[in-house]
Amino acid sequence: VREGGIVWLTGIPAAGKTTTARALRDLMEPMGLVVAVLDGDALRRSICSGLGFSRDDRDENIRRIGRRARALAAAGVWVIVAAISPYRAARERERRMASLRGLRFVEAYVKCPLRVAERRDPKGLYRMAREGKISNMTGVSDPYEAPAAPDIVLETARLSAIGCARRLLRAVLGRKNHLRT
Ligand code: ADX
Repeated sequence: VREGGIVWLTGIPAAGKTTTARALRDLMEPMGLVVAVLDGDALRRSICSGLGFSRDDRDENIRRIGRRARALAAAGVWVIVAAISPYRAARERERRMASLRGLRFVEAYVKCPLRVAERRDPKGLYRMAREGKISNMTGVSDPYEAPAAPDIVLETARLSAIGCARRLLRAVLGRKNHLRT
């Protein structure tokens, strides 16, 4: 029985993807599950270094993250991906690639109004984008294509991180029941 799978968190910068990913990990590990968090921000310093924020580079970024996620999931790991992944086509490709390999895949839309994300702005990126100091900023000068049919929507402006993680956990474990193992 294969135990792993991929939980893919998508959303604009500062929506709460990393926080939700870590909170989910902290719920899953005590259940005896092996969990890995793949964070776009961190991977851009390792396997995705050198990539920028053009559409091509973001697509390549997602391909590399997806490849690593599938390898880990195939080995039985629950992989939680936290990446903006702004393009619907790239996310749908990841879902397809996972399902071709018989891997569970849960797409979670980490939803947050732009004005709330801009108020959080933990890295000051929105401000820099508004001041014209950086270009191609998702939500400001670069597109974010919200999922059309995500498996779950987590509204981080309405629900705490732990609340989001609990809902997500139910969606993740619920899928076990109607997918082949
Ligand atoms: S993705 O679009 O290719 O999926 P990813 O999630 O890996 O992006 O990386 C996003 C991180 O890069 C953000 O958390 C932010 O810290 C940083 N970043 C720097 N410049 C930008 C930009 N122009 N747009 C979005 N994120 C940026």
